[in-house]
Amino acid sequence: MNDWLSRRCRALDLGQAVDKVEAGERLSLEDGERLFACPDVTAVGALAHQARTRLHGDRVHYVLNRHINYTNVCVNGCLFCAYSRKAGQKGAFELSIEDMRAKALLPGGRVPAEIHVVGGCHPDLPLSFFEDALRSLSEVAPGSELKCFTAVEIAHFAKLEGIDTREVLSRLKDAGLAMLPGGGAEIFDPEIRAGICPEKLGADDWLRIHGEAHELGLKTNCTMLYGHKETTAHRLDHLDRLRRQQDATGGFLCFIPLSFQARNNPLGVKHGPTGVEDLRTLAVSRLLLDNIPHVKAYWVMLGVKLAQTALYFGADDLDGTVVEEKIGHMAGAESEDALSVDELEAMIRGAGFTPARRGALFTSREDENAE
Ligand code: V47
Ligand code: SF4
Repeated sequence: MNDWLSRRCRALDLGQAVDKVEAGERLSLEDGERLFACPDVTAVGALAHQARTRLHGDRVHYVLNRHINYTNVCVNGCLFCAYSRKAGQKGAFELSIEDMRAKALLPGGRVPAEIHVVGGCHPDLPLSFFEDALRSLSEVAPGSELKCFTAVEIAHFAKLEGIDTREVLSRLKDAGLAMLPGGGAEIFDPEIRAGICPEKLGADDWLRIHGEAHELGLKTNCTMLYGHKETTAHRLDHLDRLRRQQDATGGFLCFIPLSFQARNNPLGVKHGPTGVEDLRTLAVSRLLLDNIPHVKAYWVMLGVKLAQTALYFGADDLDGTVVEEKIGHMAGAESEDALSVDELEAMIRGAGFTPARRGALFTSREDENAE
């Protein structure tokens, strides 16, 4: 770390954090509190950049992927959600396996490296439907890594089938599941959770299901929805629980801070976090989550330009081409629907980094022609 940055951080009461980042040691939650309270967000960002550069050099990852949302019918009425509908309600939809197959490829017929499949907790789609869907997607998009179903959906399938979540995971793995996406974590604190998603499974179950997936050899991602009713203490508690789970089972690949989009939902929060709050949350996350390899600046929620800036605040991944996104856009996200490989690479190079194309599991896909 250069002397100027070190002196600046010490003057801002971040001396302990500086020493730990330099020594590669774990930051405490008290360090996290100081980082959230620091008046100079650029100093927090510079520290996170140091941690991120140590892990990834000047590489920024992205993936040729596409999202498929199989239904928005959901039995949980999360108050922050603009996406879900009740069965029979106007705007409710359900895709058939044929519809999903038709969406599996990228425009131009290219096989995506990752297919990201999530949906609402539908009241009666059986587990066999999802097993068939995975097998069918593997057939139409061979070699694509299937990142499907949040822990919330896994718990829902288990309840509908009357079996345990480990068995659900194991059956889906046999059908071709490569990993779980990180959704549904929201904020773990029980009081905040009760206020924003009272019907959703609790923190302990969310963490347990990810632990089970890790034990079965499945990798997973993790998220935090911030900028609604929570305080920075709740964010730190959330990061701490993720860090402890990772110490125990070690299968998280990537952390995605999800910036709350405030439109079209009944939560009653007028606006989401400011751009500076987005950058700070990302930087503190990079610094505290020393055992999770990747941190994503999800351009869908942040917007393309802030996501590019976030590469200097601890992020090493931009997600990908996406193609069709509903959850953030229905809640007011103003970002593009999709980005091309050229656009992603231009964003990365334009910020002074080197693009690194990857699969869902973060193995390199550099050898594949991107055209
Ligand atoms: O679980 C819902 C969140 C999640 C809103 O694992 C909202 O690679 C902001 O988890 N404002 C789904 N967020 C998205 C998600 C995700 C996205 C991209 C990559 C990965 C990954 C995971 O979106 C939901 C919920 O936490 N969400 N409503 C909203 N109004
Ligand atoms: Fe359903 Fe997920 Fe929306 Fe909650 S966030 S209402 S679980 S679709």
